[in-house]
Amino acid sequence: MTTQVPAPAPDFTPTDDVFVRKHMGVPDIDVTDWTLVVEGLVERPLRLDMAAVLALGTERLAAFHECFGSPFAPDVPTRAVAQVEWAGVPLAALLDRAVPQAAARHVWFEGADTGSFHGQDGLTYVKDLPLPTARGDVFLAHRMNGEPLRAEHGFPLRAVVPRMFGTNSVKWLTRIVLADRRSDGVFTTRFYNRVLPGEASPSPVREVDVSSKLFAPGEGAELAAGKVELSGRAWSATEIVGVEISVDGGAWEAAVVDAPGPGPTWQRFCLTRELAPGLHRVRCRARDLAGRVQPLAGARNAVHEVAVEAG
Ligand SMILES: Nc1nc2c(c(=O)[nH]1)N[C@H]1C(S)=C(S)[C@@H](COP(=O)(O)O)O[C@H]1N2
Ligand SMILES: [Mo]
Repeated sequence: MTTQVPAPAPDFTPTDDVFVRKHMGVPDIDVTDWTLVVEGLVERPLRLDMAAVLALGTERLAAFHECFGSPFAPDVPTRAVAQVEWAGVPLAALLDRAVPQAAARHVWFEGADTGSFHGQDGLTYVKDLPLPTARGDVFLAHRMNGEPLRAEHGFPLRAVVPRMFGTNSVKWLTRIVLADRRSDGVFTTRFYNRVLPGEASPSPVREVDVSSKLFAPGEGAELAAGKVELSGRAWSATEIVGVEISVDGGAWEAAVVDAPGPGPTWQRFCLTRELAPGLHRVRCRARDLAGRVQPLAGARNAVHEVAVEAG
């Protein structure tokens, strides 16, 4: 049986340690020239400068943030994960003003970065989501961990899509288009599609997989033999209901897991375990409310393993 302890306040990854991903470089944006356009199938097209965005009010959102990894290696674990506190405004506030037309089905998010990626030139970073998902979930962030977004994280404004892979969270946002069809850009059609287990055809890389990562001890750690606390974080598109730890290929033992928080945050887990002197392999695997369990190998969310030395 897994023991759940009440959700504590979320812990955040220092901004210096948050991974950075960019397909075509970091655009140099002067916020005094920057605007966000909302157009397409809307009754009232909008053009907002930063003062107009700030006038919509500022909310906070604590959320884990995970990169899918290379679109060319969908089965390779990268374990690039962080948790940050965003500040900004829900997309719904803008949609309420722009008023989508009845024919609008999809929302396209366009970044200011343009260039080439994998031999293709003249690209723009555009992602899309079904309108109900976008209206319900998307958050437009201008701050990260209490400071204005850094250039590499999407200054001055980015989309954040909680519980979806980072690729959907468009940085350097300049244009939002309401449309009756999906975007035909390469980042929606060619890259970031995958065949999910049990399915025959590819679907867009959106909801995260069930996953977990050992944070302490870390890979290659040297520690004192005896009682050792093994801990990490687990996350999924839904809540985590259990995490198990196995040492040296032995039986899976249930770790103590934090209860899910109210929002899209990761959950901590820990297990105190006796480690004899010598080298050990520690693995963790999470299970979520939908019954998904991390596979042992061969998948991007395969169980995480660290090697440690007890002395
Ligand atoms: N405009 C734009 N947005 C983007 C990207 C990009 O290349 N251009 N990369 C995406 C990917 S793959 C990820 S994982 C996240 C990473 O966000 P971060 O660099 O702030 O951690 O941004 C996403 N948003
Ligand atoms: Mo990514």
